[in-house]
Amino acid sequence: MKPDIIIVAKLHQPTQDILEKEFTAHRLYEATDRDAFFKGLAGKVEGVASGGGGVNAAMMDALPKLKLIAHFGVGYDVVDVDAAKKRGIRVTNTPDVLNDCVADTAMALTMNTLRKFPQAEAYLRSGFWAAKGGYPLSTSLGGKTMGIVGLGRIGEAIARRAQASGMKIAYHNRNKKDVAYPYYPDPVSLAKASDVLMLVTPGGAETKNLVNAKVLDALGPQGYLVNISRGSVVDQPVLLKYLQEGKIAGAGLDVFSEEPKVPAGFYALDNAVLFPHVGSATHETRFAMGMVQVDNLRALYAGKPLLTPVV
Ligand code: 8YV
Repeated sequence: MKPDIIIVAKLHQPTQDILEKEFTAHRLYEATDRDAFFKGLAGKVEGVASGGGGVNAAMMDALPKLKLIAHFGVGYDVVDVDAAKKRGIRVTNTPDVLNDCVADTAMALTMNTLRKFPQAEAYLRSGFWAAKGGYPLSTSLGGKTMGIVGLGRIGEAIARRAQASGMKIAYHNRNKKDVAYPYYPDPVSLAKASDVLMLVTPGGAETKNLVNAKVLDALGPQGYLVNISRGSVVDQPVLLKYLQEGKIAGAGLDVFSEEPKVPAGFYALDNAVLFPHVGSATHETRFAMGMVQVDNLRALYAGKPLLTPVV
């Protein structure tokens, strides 16, 4: 008998295929009557595979046998971890395997935002090169300071890449780390010292609107914001206003507060580069993330230690 699990939202195909082969997988995203879905599974589901969608306290209550929420993604802000802790439910995520990919995205956004490569390419494609002459000059990375908010494993991978481009590194974390980069005790003082403020901090209630008008004022009209963490970390309407009014120089954004919705005002900006949350979105990395998720579920049913527990 294969164990019953729930898949919250459709996963990367190879992950989905393995889970559906090894488990009796019930697709929440296809359920038309959620109450009936949970009622039917309440007595037998110990594992949930989340990602794309999360798990809230009500869902945990509907599944009294639940032991593990195996989440696809390093960020697990869509899982109510406090509610899980209270109920003795474990939660795992998929760290490390995506560090390089996400750091590449962060660096691409930094380069594209300062150097305006997407705009320069659009200029060529519009036939303007021959018609109007060369594309206007942009801004160098070399010699500039990147201030990293959240110097964890992804932040360190970004720092290495930024240094290879000639940038200096500074950072803010809740706690000072044993690293050579200068530490700033709060986002405002870091923003003041930075040309590029790079957001890598986890999402969730603790970091909601961490980047507000005060932080953007400290970054100033020559400063750039790059966000590859979560849209919730930035006060998005304020950011849009600051970009429209030139109160910061530009922004590179991979994440937004209500994905996939992006407020129309962003589309019109020439000083922003916008990605549709592609931080970890390669075949290789998504495969590796999926395998961590699968291995955590396997470990649960084999009675082995979980690979990547967060609680
Ligand atoms: C994924 C991410 O886009 O890992 C994360 O936290 O934000 C991204 O790698 C997302 O998890 C896919 O659902």
